[in-house]
Amino acid sequence: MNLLALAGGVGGAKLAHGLAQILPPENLTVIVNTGDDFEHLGLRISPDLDTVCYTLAGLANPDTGWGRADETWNAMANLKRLGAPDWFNLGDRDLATHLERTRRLNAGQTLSQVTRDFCAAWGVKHTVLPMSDDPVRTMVDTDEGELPFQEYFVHRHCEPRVKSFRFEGLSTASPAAGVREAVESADAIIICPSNPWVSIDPILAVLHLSSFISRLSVIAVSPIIAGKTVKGPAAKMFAELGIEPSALAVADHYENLLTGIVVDSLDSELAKQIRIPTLVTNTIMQTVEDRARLAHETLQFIGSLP
Ligand code: FO1
Repeated sequence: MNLLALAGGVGGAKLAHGLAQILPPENLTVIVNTGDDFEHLGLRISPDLDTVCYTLAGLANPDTGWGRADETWNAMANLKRLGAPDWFNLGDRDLATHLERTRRLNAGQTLSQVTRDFCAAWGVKHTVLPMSDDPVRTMVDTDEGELPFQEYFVHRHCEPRVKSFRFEGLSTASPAAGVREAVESADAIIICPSNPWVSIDPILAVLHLSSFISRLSVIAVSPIIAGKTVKGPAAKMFAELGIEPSALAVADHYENLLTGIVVDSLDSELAKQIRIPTLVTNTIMQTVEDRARLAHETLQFIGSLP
């Protein structure tokens, strides 16, 4: 079975890693959100791509989920001393990624080429593709005005109330090299437990999946568990947009796209209200084994669907 995983952020990276433990490289492609990308300190930063690649490579910081394990912060401390903006934490090892990506992009390489080369260097065997090689930037409209995503997320700690989202550059953005082929050869798509509003919606907006879904199974793993998220602001966003955060709200969010959904055991009662096939299991991924177990159960669930 050829599987496509859509991911962004830490939860998405964990399930992508679970899938990569089970599926051979030729059967799994991970398409990653680039709406979080931004330019900072003159560098081209792709947080979700790096989170997925570092996680698949076993290089991710186990405490934060983003950035590198065994990180040091000498450059950041010295930047701060010089008066540089210090709200976005770039570790020394991580900085090498941004420096080299910036150099390559400035030299005319595409983000997908850079990602392919970095994955090879880090020993990532599965294919990881940015959703687009063109810039798409998530803008968050809040009660304090519109903010670029990282300003909202990291600088403002997701404090402003969200009103809506806009994906700048979407109208001229195409899927990255290899994305269309990956969708065409896929038998199923797993929407990882990433933020529906700011991690998955930008990917869906670029991919235009509607023409493919008649022949594809699309399964989402809910990032909302008992009304909360393990990490990140998805539940807060649902609430601020006037929707009670729940696995049911996630199912509704993806509307006609889904063939099935995976929800946490804590939501077993709520699952009875979901009108599509639903797998109820433990979706919290605390260990590397949890990731593989959830991936395995999700694949079995897909196999059981008509
Ligand atoms: N998230 C934070 O909350 N604070 C940070 O200082 C921070 C730095 C950072 C550096 C590199 C990187 O790849 C990711 C980083 N993140 C940080 C995470 C990132 O901004 C968000 O998790 C994603 O954009 C949301 O999916």
